[in-house]
Amino acid sequence: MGKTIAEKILAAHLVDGEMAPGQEIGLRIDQTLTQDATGTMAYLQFEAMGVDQVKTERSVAYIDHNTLQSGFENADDHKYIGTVAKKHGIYYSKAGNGICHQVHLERFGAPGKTLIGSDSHTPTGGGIGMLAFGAGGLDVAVAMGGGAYYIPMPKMVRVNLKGKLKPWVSAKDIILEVLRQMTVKGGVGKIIEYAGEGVATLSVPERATITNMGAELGATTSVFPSDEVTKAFLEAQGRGDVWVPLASDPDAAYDEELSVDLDALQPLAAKPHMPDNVEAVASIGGIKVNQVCIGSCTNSSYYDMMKVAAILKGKRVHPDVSLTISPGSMQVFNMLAKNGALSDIISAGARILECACGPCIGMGQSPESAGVSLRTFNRNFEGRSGTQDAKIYLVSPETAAASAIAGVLTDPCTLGGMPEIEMPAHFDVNDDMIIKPAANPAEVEVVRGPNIKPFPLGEALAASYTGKVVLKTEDNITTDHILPAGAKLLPYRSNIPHYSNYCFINVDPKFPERCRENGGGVIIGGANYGQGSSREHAALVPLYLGVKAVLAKSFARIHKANLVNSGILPLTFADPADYDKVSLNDVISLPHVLEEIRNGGQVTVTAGGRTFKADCDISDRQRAALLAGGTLNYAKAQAK
Ligand code: MIC
Ligand code: SF4
Repeated sequence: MGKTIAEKILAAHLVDGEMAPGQEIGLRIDQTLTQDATGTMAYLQFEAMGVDQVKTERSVAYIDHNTLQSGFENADDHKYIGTVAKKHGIYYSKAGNGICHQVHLERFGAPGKTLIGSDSHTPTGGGIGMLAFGAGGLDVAVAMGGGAYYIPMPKMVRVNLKGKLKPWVSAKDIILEVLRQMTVKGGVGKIIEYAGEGVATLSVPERATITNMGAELGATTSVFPSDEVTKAFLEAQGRGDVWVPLASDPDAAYDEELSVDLDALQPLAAKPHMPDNVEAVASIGGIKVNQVCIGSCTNSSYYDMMKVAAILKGKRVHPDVSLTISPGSMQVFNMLAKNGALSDIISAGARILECACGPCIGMGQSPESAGVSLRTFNRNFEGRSGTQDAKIYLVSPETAAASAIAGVLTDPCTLGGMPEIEMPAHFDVNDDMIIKPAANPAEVEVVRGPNIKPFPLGEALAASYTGKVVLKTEDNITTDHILPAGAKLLPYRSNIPHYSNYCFINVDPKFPERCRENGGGVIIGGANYGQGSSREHAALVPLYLGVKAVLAKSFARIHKANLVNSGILPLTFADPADYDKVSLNDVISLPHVLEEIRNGGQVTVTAGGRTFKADCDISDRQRAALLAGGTLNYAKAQAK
């Protein structure tokens, strides 16, 4: 039988396991990336592994999240990452060079290769036919050391793109439509492949917008074929030599198929507070808008920015609107400057921010109280913008620019003739902000400022456990709920003791205190617990606070892997009805946990005086890690 694109890349990188649905497979990883908010932990863990030089074909450390530097903390983090990268064979993309996913696509990504990144939007690389996964920092550290990356063998989904987009409708609307159909849980355990006649009509940046937001579907990753469009993009980046063609076989089998009729699609928006809460812009109507933010790893390419510049040219941003623009990379920014489009943007009254994540991760530009903000970003979780009662709508760059001028949510189709944007034959390549690793690594001293604190390690699993239920949550808890980011907290990503004071702060501010009083405990979660960002802090901080297990209805993939890596038990209710029987502050015990985990059976739970069963759906490799108290402990024990 024929193979899908993903199956071909998986088969070429398989080092462990069998490619049967649900079975755990180990993959050889060609490239890794980190960003600064997750990078410090990843490199501390890499150092703890004692590997001298990275064993990947290419590893890159980006600085793009914490670029505010309002105290010494972020600057210390940058210095640590810069020096550790130089010493261990890792390329270092300086602050200002751009957002990791955009720069990686431009300068390093290659079709047919595997990439893991300590950021959930790493699947952006699928836009040029890479198999790219978001992972926890420890998984990235292991891959840099030459170890395999493990995932449960995903199911295959084909999304057929029929026809061609109408003017003013864009890639963002395609992925919002897929989100509407599949929901934020719909992609869990699946790889989404795009196919059909519509594929050839989409440029690489448009494809990357779509694979980027596959993260919001909960998908393992998303991928486009590598074709003539991919080749032209790579050639325009001066990297035509890395191109290889890649397509699924005609008789490849998919577990699921869905279609998007591009001709029928209209501009869409994800309404507050979930990316799948999608409705047509026209039907939401002309709500008043206070802020518009254009940028992020979803929509900050040259192509997107040129469309925005063309819409703004000769117009004025509405007096009641604050419009910010963050180009995705130094390359994009420079090209806009050179061809005059930047002047069109500035003249219209936009505020130009640096090439970084910026408002997307709450690094400034929090909207006014109860404000409405339209963003070309990928996440609109409650509070993520830094303003708890703000209402965030996710839209295309076209809708964003049209609305910034009108002052109300505006369907760009009302603007008349659409400007045609050509993809350039040559991008303006300048890699001066990417620092190469040292020729003499021994001479490099790794600089650790006072903000760089050690990370917590789990303890080997004991025969039994008794503690308290320290939190009970609803469904769809995101890692932003578990540990918020933003300008005030991102500086503490390397300082777990301090960061721990903010764990679940917007869900239950008493959580850290309760953990301290009870010496930790157990968290009860709903469905899709831990969706969103890949931040392993969402596991490491609860570990630091003494959390021993999370008992939920279901987990998001990356977070579950992060829990196992840190030695926290990811348990699911065997009967979801038992969720209702457990309450906050109940005494909870796992009387035979060691024996049950060791034997791979169900785990007996006693809570609030009742006894029921939980599942621990993990691989043998993960079992060994949990017994040892986390992956690093396990790896160290193996090395002895
Ligand atoms: C995000 O978009 O939430 C982030 C910040 O990029 C995260 C990583 C992090 O929490 O540092 C992600 O998506 O993985
Ligand atoms: Fe940065 Fe936002 Fe993309 Fe995360 S989603 S990598 S914060 S731009």
